Amino acid sequence: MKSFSGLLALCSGLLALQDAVASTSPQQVIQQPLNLASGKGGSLIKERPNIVFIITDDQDLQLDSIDYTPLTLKHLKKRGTFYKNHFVTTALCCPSRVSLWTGRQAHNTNVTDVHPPYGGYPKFVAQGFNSNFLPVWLQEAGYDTYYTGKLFNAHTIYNYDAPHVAGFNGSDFLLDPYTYSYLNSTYQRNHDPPVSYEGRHTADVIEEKALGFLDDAISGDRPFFVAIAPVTPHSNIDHQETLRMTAPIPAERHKHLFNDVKVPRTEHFNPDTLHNAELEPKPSGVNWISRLPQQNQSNVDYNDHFYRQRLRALQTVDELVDGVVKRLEESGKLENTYIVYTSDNGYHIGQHRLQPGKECGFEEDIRVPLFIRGPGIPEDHVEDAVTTHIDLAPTLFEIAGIEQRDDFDGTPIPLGKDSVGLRHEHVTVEYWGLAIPEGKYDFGPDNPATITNNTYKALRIIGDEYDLPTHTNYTIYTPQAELTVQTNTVSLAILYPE
Ligand SMILES: [Ca+2]
Repeated sequence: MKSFSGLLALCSGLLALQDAVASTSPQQVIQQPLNLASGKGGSLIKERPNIVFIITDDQDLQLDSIDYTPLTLKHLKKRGTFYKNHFVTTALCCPSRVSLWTGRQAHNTNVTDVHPPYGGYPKFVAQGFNSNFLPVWLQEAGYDTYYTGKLFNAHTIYNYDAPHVAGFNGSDFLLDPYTYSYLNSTYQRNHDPPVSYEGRHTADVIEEKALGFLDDAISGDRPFFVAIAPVTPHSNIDHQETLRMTAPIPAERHKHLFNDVKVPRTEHFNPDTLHNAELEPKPSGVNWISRLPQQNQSNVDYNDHFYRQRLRALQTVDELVDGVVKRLEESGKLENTYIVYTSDNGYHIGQHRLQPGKECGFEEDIRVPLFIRGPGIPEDHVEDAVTTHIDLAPTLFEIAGIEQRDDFDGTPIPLGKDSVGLRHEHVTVEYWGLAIPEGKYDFGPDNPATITNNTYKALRIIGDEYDLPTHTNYTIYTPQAELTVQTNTVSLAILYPE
């Protein structure tokens, strides 16, 4: 077993490795557009490829949500590559999205929260990213760019024009405080004032807008990037001031589905954990998580309902994927378009006794779906390389034939046999601030509903001969506590409680 100092040295060494990788990217020269199709014996791509990027909100991988979206599996998994080891670097909406659209870890964007002063759209602007993020770079490289749906948190009906988001030929953003209100959304198009869609389901609104922008993009002369960011399956919030999050609201046509489905009863689901050392403790998480009470049957039943509502709500995203693929096919653009599908962070329901939510370093929260289909991408292929959200902007740069940026923390991911994607083994997971329970159950009188100190850093490592998760038993280090390696599965995580 590794020593305490050895583990710390390994951690710091891996962090240094990441910085070294970022500063010695293998692609320091101007590239030609990726020509993966020729590698399969297909015809050479004569035009720069298009990109459609679909990003859901809070969609899990570990709770099997993708198994309930058959059209997505048909169009993207069967006709593309499934990256089974894809991770977010910060399991929270806004920091994760800023990292995604800049290719940088949150400790390098300094956008670490969903609201000011440490996060949200105002912080994104204050950090200078409104003139320095993916759509701006793609425009400069000759792309037409479009975006509809949720961009960032704290992007509101009050600050949407201070300043307007830069970098898009066309945009139609979901705005707070109506972002998560499934039946009362508000969107803001280009430089127009916000418009309320009260009474319409948010999924129907975004499908209409997404396909409209796709038509605009298809009719243009330049290659295009169309990002579609439905809020599904995020919890419903009707009144943001109270932070009361409830199960997502499916469309009427999907409310009858999956009546017998329950949250997968995996090893860590609502475990029967003992905290008395004399009773052979079986820790499930550390710090505040280790003190969570076991959920009673009413709570478990509610959480199963919550899970079903997420699956039902996701059916609209499945329809959206189908609509996008059909529209591209009708236009003749499908074969020269990359379609990327992912989520901004994962989700847990009941694992480690947690109420529905995210923000933790567990597998459920940091693993998310990633599908890519497009020219030269292997079909019906499962890729086991470790990939992360900060790799996606560099990957799109490779696809578009743009020189990699020196300030990228990530590297292009493997796209096919001709891809220069660099493989790595680790994911730097980092988090600052709150953990918020969603759903109607709180943590009980001894544990405030909102955990104010959920700050941690973790390393998730997967190699040929080892797989070091953060989801079983944290190895913890605090100034007050000794290092504890709790099982023979060594997990690398460092928590910094108060
Ligand atoms: Ca999210």
